[in-house]
Amino acid sequence: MSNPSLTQSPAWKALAKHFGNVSALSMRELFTSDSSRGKRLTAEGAGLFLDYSKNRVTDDTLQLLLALAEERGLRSRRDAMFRGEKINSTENRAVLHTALRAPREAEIMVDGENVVPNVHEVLDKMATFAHRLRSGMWAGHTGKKIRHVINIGIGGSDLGPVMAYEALKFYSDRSLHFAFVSNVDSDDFAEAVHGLNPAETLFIVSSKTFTTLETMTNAHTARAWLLKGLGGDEAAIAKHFVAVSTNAEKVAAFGIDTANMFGFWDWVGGRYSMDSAIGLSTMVAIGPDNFRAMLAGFHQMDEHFQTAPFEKNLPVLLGLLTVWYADFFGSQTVAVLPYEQYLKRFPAYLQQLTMESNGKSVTLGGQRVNYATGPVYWGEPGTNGQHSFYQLIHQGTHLIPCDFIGFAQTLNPLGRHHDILMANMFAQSEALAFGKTAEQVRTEGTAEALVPHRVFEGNHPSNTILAQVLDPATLGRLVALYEHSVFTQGVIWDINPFDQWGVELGKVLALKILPELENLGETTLHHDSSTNALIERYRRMQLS
Ligand code: G6Q
Repeated sequence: MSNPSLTQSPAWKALAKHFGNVSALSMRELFTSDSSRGKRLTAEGAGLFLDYSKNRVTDDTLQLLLALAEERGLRSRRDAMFRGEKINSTENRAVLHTALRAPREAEIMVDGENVVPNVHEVLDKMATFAHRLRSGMWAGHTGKKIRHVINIGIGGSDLGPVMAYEALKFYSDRSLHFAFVSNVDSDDFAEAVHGLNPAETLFIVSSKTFTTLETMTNAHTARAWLLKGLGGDEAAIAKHFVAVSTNAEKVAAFGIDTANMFGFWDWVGGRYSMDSAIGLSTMVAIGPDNFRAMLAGFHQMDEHFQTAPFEKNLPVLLGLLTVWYADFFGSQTVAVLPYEQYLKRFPAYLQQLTMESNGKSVTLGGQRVNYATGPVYWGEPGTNGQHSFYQLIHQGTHLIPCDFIGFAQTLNPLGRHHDILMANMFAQSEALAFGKTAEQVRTEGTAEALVPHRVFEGNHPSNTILAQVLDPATLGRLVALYEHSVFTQGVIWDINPFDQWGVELGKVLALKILPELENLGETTLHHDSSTNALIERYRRMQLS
């Protein structure tokens, strides 16, 4: 069943009509006819500068997209989210990652209770723990200083911590070594503890539910590894395991003292939790002050999203442009290209944030959509990607909008490196937008047969996001920018970005198949013929 409301809405219809007039326009023409375009189509907020001039939009396109945002109720949906209304309707939950970075004096009510004091209580407890661990006051069971911290978690309880650790490594305590175990594949755990001394190792078991199969399997393996290494004394657990969870009962059942548990709440979605206690490893790495600076950065972007007029609102603009390409140009992906090596895990982090959030095909009302929703996000840091997949963006058949992210200053000034890096970033967006015509190629003396191969059509859209330097606050601003862009997209598409029912089925089926793999004598299988044959082959291979 189709959902008539979006595609039948006046703003959508106007955009569809307008698309017919502008889809063939080239950026060459757009820039030639307006010399101020590169300065005009920009916005600045919360310390980030956005140049969105290299998009296939006119002033009319922007007005129509902004009208669509108004018509879809972005303003009231946004306010409802910030107020703590239960906008995650399929799970009957508030969506309040923004409360995680609210200042101490703020008041945000959920079910009649102000949640902000609880948020700060946990942050203070995390800070005390981080200080004790970093200073050596928290020692291991044998009295040795902890030198290795291993976060065990998966999905939202892993991707944020890994990304933030890598992004803010410059600010981290280098006397501590961090590892992140997520996969149930034993290779992950085995490599993380390879060569480590259990007496110097602390595990942070991060799991909102404390029931996730991968995390609990790894946590039990870690427990066994630790006890084996420390002579089997169960008392060691208290000094080498802490938990981040909403489930105190399960944490206690695992054997972790709930005094060493850092809590959060059901109104924090997994992929929106890196600034909750799930960020404990981040705080231990960079210290409480830097962690609070990161939260302040998140909060600045929250305020910008709440207060800036839509035409100057960075997340709103990014979100609307994403809708424009996904639904009118049929673009299926967005490339995120940070020109900052420390952001190497940022695209992977964004994949979950964007795709688990907006990978939906029914509306809030349960109707099948008849338009495209969340695109595939992917990317790698520049300049590496230039020597790999950029070819397809420049000369392939797909239209792939790109987000370039760069910084005025490097954290590690070394000769000309940074200018070379940034010259490449600016050059890529220029080449994508304006390309190289056949005439230009011929003028260079290229043999006629090679001309078509060397033409760059151009007209490939991109945004450029510039910030001063990658510091904790800037990381917070960047993450919040994408969180709110995802929200903006979700409102336009009338979908719920905050549930993830799509991950359930595979989990359930795996639990059914597991005993079939472990019970090698059992032969009767009741799957499809492919799955049956694969299981049977796997069993035979086990016996050979
Ligand atoms: C994120 C998802 C998912 C979740 C993991 C881990 O939004 O809900 O990625 O974070 O499945 O869940 P636990 O934290 O409960 O172990």
